[in-house]
Amino acid sequence: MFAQLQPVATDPILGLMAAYKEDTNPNKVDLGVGVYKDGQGHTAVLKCVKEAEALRLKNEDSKTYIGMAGDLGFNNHIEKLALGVGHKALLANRITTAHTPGGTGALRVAAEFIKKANPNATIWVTSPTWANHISMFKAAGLNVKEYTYYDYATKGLNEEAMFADLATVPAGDVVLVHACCHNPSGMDLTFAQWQRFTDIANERGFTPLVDMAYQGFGSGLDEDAKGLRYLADNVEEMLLCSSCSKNFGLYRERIGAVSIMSADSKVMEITRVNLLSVVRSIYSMPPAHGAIVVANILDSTELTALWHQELAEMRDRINNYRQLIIDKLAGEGVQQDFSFITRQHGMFSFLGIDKAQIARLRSEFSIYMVDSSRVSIAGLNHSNIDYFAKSVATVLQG
Ligand code: PLP
Ligand code: TYF
Repeated sequence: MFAQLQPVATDPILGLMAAYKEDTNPNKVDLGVGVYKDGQGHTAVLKCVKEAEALRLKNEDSKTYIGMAGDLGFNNHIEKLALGVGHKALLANRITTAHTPGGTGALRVAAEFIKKANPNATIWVTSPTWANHISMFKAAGLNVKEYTYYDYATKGLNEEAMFADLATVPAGDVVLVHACCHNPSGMDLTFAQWQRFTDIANERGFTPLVDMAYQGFGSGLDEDAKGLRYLADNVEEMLLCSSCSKNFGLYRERIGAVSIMSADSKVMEITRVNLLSVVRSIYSMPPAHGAIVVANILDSTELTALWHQELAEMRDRINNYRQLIIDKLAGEGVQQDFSFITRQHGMFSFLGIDKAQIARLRSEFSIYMVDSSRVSIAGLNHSNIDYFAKSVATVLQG
């Protein structure tokens, strides 16, 4: 039976990670996968995480099953982190949350849940989007369509075309929107655009699915959630997938959450049992470690303050490098306008260089970025920024 299987394409981002590992050039630069690196090129465990892990070791007194919804303390925290303490949907008991294996697990559970609620639903994603969105939704049996989002010519959002596409979405479909730090383009909705998105969701009767994988990496924890909070204030139903991979640096621990907001607490109760039945049919119960670590941090005023500080450090380092890239390229005599880089948010920048230039950067200079020209800015540091700028200037000059 297995001999009948056909090869499948690997995830290009993970493929890039493997190719980088194998490259023996001592000057190689990894701008591929969205993983934070510090000024020394290292992905360190956050100090707040180390302390929270020590607490877990000390305090944990059982390894019994955690339950399908996972850690209830974590779920409570993550809802408040996303929506703000005292959000009206939380007070009205309209939200149910399950902690999941990563944000990816949250998206897969959300997809299966949508399939259950409306087997004919189409899910609309931004063009472009994180490639995993499309493959995962298709794997769950959903139809996937794209709506206009990024405009490669203006290096901004194509607002009118986006809203024109959204105005065609039928009731009963789902529209995925990135909460902040759009992957891959770095271009986010303005607050006015969130308001317009909300109006169209209500006019058309589609259900928003907000994917928040980078809360705190754009402008701040509350600032990055401002749009989704407005949306949650003004629609009856919504799905939210969160990830703690980036903002807590817990990548390999696989911790995220799916939260579903219903019109009232009665519907929420039915939603909850359906959500849990989806979880049960996939992995029964999530792994506990990441959830307990995050809950330990958010339970403690001191550890929360330390986390805020460490998160701000990561955010500020990336944002400082946005300007530095522009300055260094100008310093190398590049005439092209790269000022758009400071208008982008989060881990990534879309450089807007072409495929041949990207291939040359990789083959001649061992600089690795995704084919779309997406660079993970945290891969840059004082030791490689000049090499990066010089190499980009060389390929731009043809
Ligand atoms: N959504 C987006 C847009 C992402 O970029 C990612 C990846 O980091 C995820 C979801 C899921 O992340 P993870 O499964 O690592 O928590
Ligand atoms: O886009 C990125 O780089 C991150 C990390 O299969 C990632 O979202 C990439 C690919 C993947 C899982 C995570």
